[in-house]
Order: sequence, then structure tokens, then C-alpha cells
Amino acid sequence: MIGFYSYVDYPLLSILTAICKSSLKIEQQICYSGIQGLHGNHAASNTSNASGDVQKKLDVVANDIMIEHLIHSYACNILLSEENDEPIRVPEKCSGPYSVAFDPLDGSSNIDCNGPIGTIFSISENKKGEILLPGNRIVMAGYVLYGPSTEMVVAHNGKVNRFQLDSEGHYLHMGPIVLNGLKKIYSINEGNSSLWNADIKQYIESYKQSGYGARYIGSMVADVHRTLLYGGVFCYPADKKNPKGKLRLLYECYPMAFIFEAAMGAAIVGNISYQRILDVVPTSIHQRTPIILGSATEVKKYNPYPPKANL
Ligand code: AFP
Repeated sequence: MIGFYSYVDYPLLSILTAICKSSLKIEQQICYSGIQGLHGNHAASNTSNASGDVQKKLDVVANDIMIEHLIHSYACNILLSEENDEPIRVPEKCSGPYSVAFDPLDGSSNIDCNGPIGTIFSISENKKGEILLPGNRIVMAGYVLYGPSTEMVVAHNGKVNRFQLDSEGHYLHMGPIVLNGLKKIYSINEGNSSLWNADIKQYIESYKQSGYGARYIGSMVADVHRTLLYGGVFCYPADKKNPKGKLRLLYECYPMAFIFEAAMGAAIVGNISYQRILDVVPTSIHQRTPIILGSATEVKKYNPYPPKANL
């Protein structure tokens, strides 16, 4: 994988190397988490992270691994992690030209049942040390999926590539990804359907009427990976419980939107709007947003103003 990206500038390559190394360590911790006492919540007090989610033991372990490696990449000046309330300012002596936003272990409610989980990241150039960078400043984004096998997907320069971890600890190139899957799948937490607004009720109903099947793992990396490879649509909309959506803009939605657009797909806010996720202006590091992403054809089917008679 590192050879594959040998044309990028040295600091960017150094960050990618740090993420690869981190993922190897995180993968090892996940593999043996049950027998190493790494299941369950972190601390008896059930501490929450900045987003209000209860932290799992592995969330904390994965976060420490990522921070350690990213600081020692000597290529970043700001780190934004889901697990840290405040931005981490990299000490001057280790500082470089990039900012990295990451969710060290997404889908962590799947840890204890050995379900798929992932690490999500995006890298933006911020020589001036700015903290809140819009999605259109991202230069590279990707995720690691710890599933039946470990894979990394990286988007850079308008191209998305897929790599699989071998038994020697190397990510081997599997090929480019362009969104052309035709499987009829919609992916949403249907348990929230009574809380949905009219636009989403209508959108999902139209999929049911057109013979689409439902798939939902509850781990964004896994649900998005399937959508990228098989086709269909993934949504986490605003609803009556979460009027701003649930997923985090900086380290979940921006990176996935960047990947989907590079793969010729689309990612919009929904919520009575066709606004591109990458155009949303960030106002805080742990901000949430509704999201609809998939192939451009599926995303275009979203109608912000459904006819009332159909509901
Ligand atoms: P956890 O990290 O708490 O499991 O949350 C995962 C997640 O942020 C994202 O990966 C999923 O797509 C989404 O939440 C699932 O949320 P619901 O459980 O509300 O469907």
C-alpha cells in the first residue's frame, strides 16, 4: 500500500504509514479482545466521550494507538478524534502540515458480539493550524474495516482503492473501486421509523415498493463498505429523537462523502435539502449531520418534498 502511494508528498505518506501501523495494532487488540479482557465499557463509571457515547475499553485503546502513531508521523499539527473533547495540538517538535480527523473505532457497540467495526480517517492540509476545516479541504480519506478479513479503502486524487491485509502485515492492492453495483439494497436503522420525518418515510417506502431488500449492521464502516461494493443506499437521517442526525460530520460523514464522490457516488445531507455533505460548513468538532449516501442514481431519488397524499 505504501508503495502504491509513493508519489504523494512525504508528510502525507508518513501519515498513511502511521494509520497502517495503527490498524495492525488495533486489529491485534480486536482479534484477542475477548480473552484479553477488552470487552465491555471503559471504567466502572461508564464514561462518555465528547459525542455523548459510552466509551468501550477498545475505543480508548484504539484512540491511544492512533494518537501515538500520528504524533510520531511528524506530519500533523492538529488531531481531531471522536474520543477527545478538545482538538489535540501536536507539539511543535513533532508538527507537520496536515490535520487528521478520525474515529479510532467506529461501530463499537458491535465489539462484544464480534461484529465488524472500523477506523475512519480524513487528512486535510492546514499549514496555518486551523481546526475546523470544511470537507472540500480533504486531500485523502479512508477507512479500515476489521471484518472477516481486514481491509483498507483509501480515496485520493479522485480515485478509490481497496487493500487487504495479508498474514505478513502488508496491505495488498485488490483493485480500484468505482460505484457500479446494482444490488437493490437500502440500509437504515428501521427501528427508528416511527421517529422519521415525512421525507425519509416516503424515500424508504419507495424502495420497499420497488422490491429493495434491507441490510443494516449498525457499524457505519461495514454498511458503507457494502454500499460501495454492492450498490444501494445508506442513510442516517434526522429524526424526532436526533433532529441533527446521529453521525459525526468531521470523522464519519466527511470521510465517507469524500470516498463516495471519488468513486462516482454522492453524499447529501437530506433533511429537506440536497446539500452536499462536503459543502457543510463545520461549526464544532463533534457536530452531527444527517446523511444519505450511495450511487448518484439512488441519492437523486430522494425527494425533500414528498406528496402528502402518499404518506
Ligand atoms: P457506536 O460506535 O456507538 O456503535 O455507533 C456506531 C455509529 O456511530 C455508526 O457506526 C453506525 O452507523 C450508527 O452509529 C448506528 O447507530 P444506531 O445504533 O442508532 O443505528
